Amino acid sequence: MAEIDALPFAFVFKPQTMALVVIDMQRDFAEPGGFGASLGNDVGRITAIVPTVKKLIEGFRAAGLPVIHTMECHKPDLSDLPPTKRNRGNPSIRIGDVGPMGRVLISGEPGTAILDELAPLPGEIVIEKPGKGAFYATSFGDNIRRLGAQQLVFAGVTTEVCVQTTMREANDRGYECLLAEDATESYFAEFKTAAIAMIRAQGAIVGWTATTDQVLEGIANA
Ligand code: TIU
Repeated sequence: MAEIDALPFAFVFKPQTMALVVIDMQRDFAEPGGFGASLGNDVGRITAIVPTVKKLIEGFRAAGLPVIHTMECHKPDLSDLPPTKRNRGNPSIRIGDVGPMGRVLISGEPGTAILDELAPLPGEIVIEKPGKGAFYATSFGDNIRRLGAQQLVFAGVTTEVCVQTTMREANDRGYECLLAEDATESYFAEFKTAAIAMIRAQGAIVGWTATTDQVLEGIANA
């Protein structure tokens, strides 16, 4: 057993059952003209964490541990897009509409792609998800079961939406979850702070939090 110096207390893991889940580091959330910007958000907050997410991904790869990537997106025919989701939020461009990076949040479009710096390597699992959580209507659960994962480290965006939803879903399914707090970001600084606090409150009611350096140190010492 190995440990990461985490809050609210040490995160114990076995290297052979640990995986990294990188949530939705897509152009649509990080670049002007995408889905995040269409909702009126400052996407610069997302770009700022890219070097830290890259460091975390490279640390897992160097240790031979699995990296799983998710992408929030929908089928071109919109058959997996509830009209309620499409119309929510009075966006300047809706999901499925043509924007400067192609159709917003549609599978295969340029804006839907994971940022170049964080691109999956051949062989890494990439999950396209129509919801905020990664388990809903995807093979994510089957994939992490097949890997034999028991501990999941999370990074990506946004902290209180897709990251927290997926962490809660994983926690309910018996996975021990740790959020790399400097490798996640929200469009709202106060929501990130609150999400981190509520995740680790009540004795890790949803999971643990640690910095990327703490995670990598734990892995290096395992
Ligand atoms: N809008 C927002 O904060 N997030 C999302 O819509 N999706 C994800 O968090 N990936």
